[in-house]
Amino acid sequence: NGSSNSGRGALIVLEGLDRSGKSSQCARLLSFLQGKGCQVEGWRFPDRATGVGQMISAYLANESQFDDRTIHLLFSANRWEKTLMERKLLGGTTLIVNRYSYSGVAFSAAKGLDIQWCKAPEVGLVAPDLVIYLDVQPEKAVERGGYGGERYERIGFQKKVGEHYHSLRDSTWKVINGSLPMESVEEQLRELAMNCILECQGKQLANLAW
Ligand code: FDM
Repeated sequence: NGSSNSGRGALIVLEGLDRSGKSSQCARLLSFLQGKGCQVEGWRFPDRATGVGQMISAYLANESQFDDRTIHLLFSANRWEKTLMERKLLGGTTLIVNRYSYSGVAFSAAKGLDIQWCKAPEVGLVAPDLVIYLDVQPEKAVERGGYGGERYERIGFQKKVGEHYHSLRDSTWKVINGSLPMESVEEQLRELAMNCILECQGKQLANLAW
């Protein structure tokens, strides 16, 4: 089911702290849906392949510096430049997206930037049909092989990010306990995603309002 219907695709976003399991779970969900014959693609933000994405990548690797507001706007621009997203969804492709505007707001707000200021450049982007938050304590995330050397991978900072994520939760969010065994998380994700793909058929694409 999925390949033969003519409805639009679903925009499904995974969010969570670094090392919460997003990448593994996105990959597993993608291959599960592909196996079901679903028209589906896996995306991630930041998309480091674009010109803007390369600037972000250098910043995250501590190879370049930007003012907090400047890098915030670059992350947002990196979403705005993916104009293909709406066309893909309307063309019937479901997108499983690793991070989106919520990462943008939670990470920048954790640096002390004003939340409303952080939200503003995200207004008007395509709104997700479903946001799945993989809930993992920062202490647990570190134990999972630890953080790499990127800029935000410090426990104190991740704790603040977690608090901001919490304040962003709305009716499109589902929280999964990311500390459960991988198979259990995977099972819950599959069910949420399948339901979402079916339910969004009758719903119009919306824009982030915030
Ligand atoms: N990040 C990600 C942000 O600060 N703002 C954003 O808008 C996005 C999408 O970039 F630490 C942060 C979150 C993370 C880092 O993410 C790179 P990946 O998932 O490790 O590539």
